[in-house]
Amino acid sequence: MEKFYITTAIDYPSGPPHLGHAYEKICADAVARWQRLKKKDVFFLTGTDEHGQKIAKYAQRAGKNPKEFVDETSQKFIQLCRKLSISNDDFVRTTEERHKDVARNIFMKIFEKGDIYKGYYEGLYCTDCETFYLEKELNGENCPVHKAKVEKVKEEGYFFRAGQYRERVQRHIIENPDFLLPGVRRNEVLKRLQGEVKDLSISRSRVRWGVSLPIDQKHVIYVWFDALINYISALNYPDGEKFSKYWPASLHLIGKDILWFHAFIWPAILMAADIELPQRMFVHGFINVGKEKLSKSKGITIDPLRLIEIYGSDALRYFLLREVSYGKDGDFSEDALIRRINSDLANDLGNFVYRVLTMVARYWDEEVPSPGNEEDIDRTLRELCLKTVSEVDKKIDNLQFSEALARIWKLIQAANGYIEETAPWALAKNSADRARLGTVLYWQLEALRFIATLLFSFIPASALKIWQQLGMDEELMTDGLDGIKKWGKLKPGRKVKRGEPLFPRIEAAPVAQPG
Ligand code: ME8
Repeated sequence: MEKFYITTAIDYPSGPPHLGHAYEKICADAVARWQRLKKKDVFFLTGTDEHGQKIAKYAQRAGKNPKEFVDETSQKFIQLCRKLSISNDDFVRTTEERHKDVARNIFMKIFEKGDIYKGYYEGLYCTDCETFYLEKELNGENCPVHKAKVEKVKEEGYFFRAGQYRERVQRHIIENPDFLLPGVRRNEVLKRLQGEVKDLSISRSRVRWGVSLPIDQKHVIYVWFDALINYISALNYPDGEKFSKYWPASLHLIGKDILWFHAFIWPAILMAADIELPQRMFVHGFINVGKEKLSKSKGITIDPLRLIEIYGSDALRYFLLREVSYGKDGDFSEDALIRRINSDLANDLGNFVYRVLTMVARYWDEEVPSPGNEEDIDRTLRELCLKTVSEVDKKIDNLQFSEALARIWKLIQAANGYIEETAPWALAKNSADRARLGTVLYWQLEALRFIATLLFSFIPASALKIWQQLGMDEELMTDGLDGIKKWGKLKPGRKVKRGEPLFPRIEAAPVAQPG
């Protein structure tokens, strides 16, 4: 079975999760679910990045020791995954021994190779980014991302000869056009790789909160060097079965602010450790609120857990996947969320489901009818169902979730149009039209089966409800995309059951506000 290993970035649990964290997990989940539907052996990893100066600072502010602090805050991220129906197979925390052992192992491997040396570093540091900046990159004295004052830092430390890997990474990106997407991010990295690339300081002595250095207990491993290793520590590198099975990763999903670490530093670390590079990384943009970037440190945050409580997980998933074009920035507003719920989910989808099942209850005693001969109008709907599956498949491969959903909505609209044109209520009036009525209802049920299956990656809880209303059994639900694509899978005589409306209309904006 073909394997598919997908990861998200691991989040800083310096406070509760924000909408950007939710977005990345939702995107990764949509891909993971789709790949499982395609019968791939999927391993989906997410987690939390729990060491470093930033976490230590937030723990201190909360009056807790860092371990106590991350034990609490990381739970919110785990809870977010559950509430969002994220189907991750593992959740890695960098404070776990299984991770720390691998971080030390990789450090030693590179050290023994001679690619780590002792020196002094000096520079301007932003704790919130856990990154050094050049003077020319700053806004006055402030970090360009968090707008907070950077610190002048000078200390003894260990350096990774990252600069030495500049050309190899550059060549890899050029020779593998799919390695780093979208193109705009690829160009950004290639441009930076044309200039000088400095070695990376990968230890800290001022910060005590981290993985201690195997060769010098006065230092801890720099949080970024530590964090990137999560992608292999969770697979039990080097000897784990999972590592040999799933590495190299098929897809890393990351946001644009951590591009350099993933597109240059991570490949350089892997090259130094003689480990294969991931196959692909796909960079997304930011979710903004009124053009401002969400950020715990700037106090602009939207609590996804609260939105889920009010609107439901599927509504939030749908909104983010439909409204934001992957790779570009997107804006969140509650009004826009409500508009999407009412027009797309309650009206288009909800009505279709409700109408079909109501008619089958009314005209066919809640049973799947036997279909008769296919007419032109039926063929058109059937062919559209099949075509939509292939189109959605291609779109998901390119992380074009919004376009994939647009295709599915085209199908829903066509299926709603089919009801209008075939007018089952008119056919029901005349017993001579009974066979035709059965065919028309059957076609609607089959279209609904296709729609629910296509939606499973995006809004899984609702798709499952539709499957259950269609009386689909386990076998049909887990049939995989190829099986599902076979028209005529619903068995005549099977009982169907109309449920509650999937998405009730929302009349006015309730209480969730930017926190
Ligand atoms: O960067 N919109 O953690 P993090 C969309 N621990 N995505 C956003 C976002 C927004 N407004 N804000 C952040 C870290 N993200 C490191 C990662 S990986 C080895 C270590 C994305 O909690 C961000 O781009 O700051 C990143 O991909 C993820 O959320 C975690 O961000």
